[in-house]
Amino acid sequence: MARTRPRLYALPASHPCAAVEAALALKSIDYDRVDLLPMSQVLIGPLRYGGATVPGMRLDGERLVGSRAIMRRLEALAPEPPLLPPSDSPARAQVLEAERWGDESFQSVPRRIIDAAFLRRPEAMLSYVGDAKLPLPVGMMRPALPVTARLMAFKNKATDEAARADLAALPGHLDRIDAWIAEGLLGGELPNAADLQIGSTIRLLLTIGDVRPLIAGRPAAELARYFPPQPGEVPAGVLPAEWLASTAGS
Ligand SMILES: N[C@@H](CCC(=O)N[C@@H](CS)C(=O)NCC(=O)O)C(=O)O
Repeated sequence: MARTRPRLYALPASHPCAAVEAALALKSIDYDRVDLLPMSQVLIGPLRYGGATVPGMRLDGERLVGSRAIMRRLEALAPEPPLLPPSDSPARAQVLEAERWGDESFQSVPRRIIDAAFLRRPEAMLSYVGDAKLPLPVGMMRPALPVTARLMAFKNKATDEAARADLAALPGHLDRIDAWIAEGLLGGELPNAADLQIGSTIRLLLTIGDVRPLIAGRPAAELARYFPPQPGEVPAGVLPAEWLASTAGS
């Protein structure tokens, strides 16, 4: 066990941070969470935990960056319950590959869609603050919301074209996840590392009113059960209707 409580650096509503928090809870590891203001991780992260994205972690002086790196470290710190199948099981490589896809590909999908929505409805960002203890009162953040939305969209390359392409590709991603659940790779009683990586993304997508109907009722939607309810909502009707037409019938 760690000598000091791990310190998790997070952003409100960050889905990879939620994945790490679910792993900490599963392994009964007590920790402190430091909530950063959106975009401030670019400046604060390198000083505190050695990276410019969240999640980051300090663990007995060790600096960790990235949800998968943190998950591996937590597994070594508290092996039970395991987040990965045993090393002699062929399922281990499959779970690691699904986790990698969840991190490197699927994780960016809600980022770009939600950024496109925030550009159209910046005040919706405030609904995602939840119980985060931010260094500024929410009222003081209100005037900065439109510029924050633009900065986030720029950083995440969330152009309208990209968000629209993400929506069009979403049914295919959900088919892949549903197939992994049918195979038993995902969706077990206790989550594995891929369940947490992919399920946290599903949970965030479910907060986007225009996207929710594409996921609701599918096996993939069940992966959100590994997490507490997600604060935040982008009301239906914020995304252009013609973007959703490309997903119709799926
Ligand atoms: N895939 C990495 C990256 C995480 C990531 O990009 N986090 C976002 C918040 S959800 C972030 O810090 N974005 C700020 C930036 O890219 O500068 C992980 O899972 O740790």
